Amino acid sequence: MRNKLIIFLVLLISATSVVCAQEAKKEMIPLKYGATNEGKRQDPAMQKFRDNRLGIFIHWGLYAIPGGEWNGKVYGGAAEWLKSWAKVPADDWMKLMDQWNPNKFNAKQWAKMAKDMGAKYVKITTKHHEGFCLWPSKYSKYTVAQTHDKRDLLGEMVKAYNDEGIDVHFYFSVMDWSHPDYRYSIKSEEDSIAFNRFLEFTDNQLKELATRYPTVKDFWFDGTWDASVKKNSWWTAHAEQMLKEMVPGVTINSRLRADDKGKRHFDSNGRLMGDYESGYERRLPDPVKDLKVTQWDWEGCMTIPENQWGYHKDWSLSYVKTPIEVIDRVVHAVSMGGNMVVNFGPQADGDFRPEEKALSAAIGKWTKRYGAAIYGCDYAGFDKQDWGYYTRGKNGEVYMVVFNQPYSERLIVKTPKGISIEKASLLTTGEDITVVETTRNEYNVSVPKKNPGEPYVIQLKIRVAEGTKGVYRDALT
Ligand code: H76
Repeated sequence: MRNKLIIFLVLLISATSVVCAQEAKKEMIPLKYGATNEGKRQDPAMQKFRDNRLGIFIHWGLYAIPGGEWNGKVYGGAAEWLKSWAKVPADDWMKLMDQWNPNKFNAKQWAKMAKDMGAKYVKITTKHHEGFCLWPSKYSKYTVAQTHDKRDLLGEMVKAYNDEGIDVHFYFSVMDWSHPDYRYSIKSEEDSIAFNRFLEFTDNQLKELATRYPTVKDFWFDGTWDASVKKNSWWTAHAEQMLKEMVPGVTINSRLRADDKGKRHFDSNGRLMGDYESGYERRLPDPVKDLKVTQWDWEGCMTIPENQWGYHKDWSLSYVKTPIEVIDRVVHAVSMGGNMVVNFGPQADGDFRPEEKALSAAIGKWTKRYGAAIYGCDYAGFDKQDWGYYTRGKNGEVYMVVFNQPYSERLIVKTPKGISIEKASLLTTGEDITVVETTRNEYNVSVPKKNPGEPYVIQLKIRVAEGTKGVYRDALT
């Protein structure tokens, strides 16, 4: 028995030292095109990006015209991918430009709608995969300027949103189905020459956007997953650098980037490229298992139906989320130190479908009452409970956002070591909420006297004990 124990201990110690030696040996792989930031950016522009927390996406392009239907057939896949589902040649697809007639488009109304919803920023598809540009790009013949309408729709939006105090971010697809020089992979010298021309064209468009619309705060790249882009990772580093030199403070998503070895989002040394992680598309990190995401900035994005970004005429083909389900995802993201972007796919005529208007208004009603638990808030460092999510405000206050009202009428709160609850109150009315300490670092927080009948917020005033160690001390003071 004793021998066995000794053998076990010897094995344990040697295994540990092997692990330690490996740790020590783990040298940084030298990279030319790896991450450029050390940890989270803390400059004012990045702080603003982070404090905004709730944004909207606008997916608007030629795909809004067919709205998921081609030659009498309705496709259930994402409407902005219809060209691909129905195998429409680029020339035919681009003829949709003749039908582009957004006669109900009113940038001021769009901006007002976003403002009323409580969105602090908007990400606009300047150019999606199809290649149609919402601005009069002089490098393409597929732009708003070549339609009957002729207006610089992007310019009108930038102005209107900015006038409402809403930050404008540009979505930009590198992959461009309309461009003859685009390549999915580089298989020959010819491909390489063509793709180099394509990258020059892309640089020109990016410079054009940055110059024409200097209030842009962010570029969100998409369509960067092809082997051709990964092989030209130098270009992804260059594009990030170029935009940062042109637009002071601009933020760039991780999806643009690939390192020397073609590794995307995180470089070969495990460091985040770009300024924030942008992989959480239509999904979210697990609130218990994936706490690592609190170490970097990130932004999730979501659709209201299952997977429709552009306008699709038939929303009955998939599940459509309710306003509370959307709000849940927004709070979920903030509770893990992330942002959330809710997508809208305007109709071809420039109006929003009634479902989107209703949803936007319902979210606005909620953010008006409870926005304090979202904007400027961050990961609170408390263990997740079943009733909902915690967020932490700028002054160290902790918010409990309650989505599941318990029959016990008591909300369990477990505080990290050294942290106690001083006081609890209902955010909307200031009503005092009873708090009972049930055991060390564990409390019952009573539900409000009158059930608010909607997800609600209890604000906690907490006390951090002198000498509290670890992340909570840093996080909460
Ligand atoms: C795949 C894909 C694209 N990325 C989302 C943000 C939508 O733009 C979708 O078409």
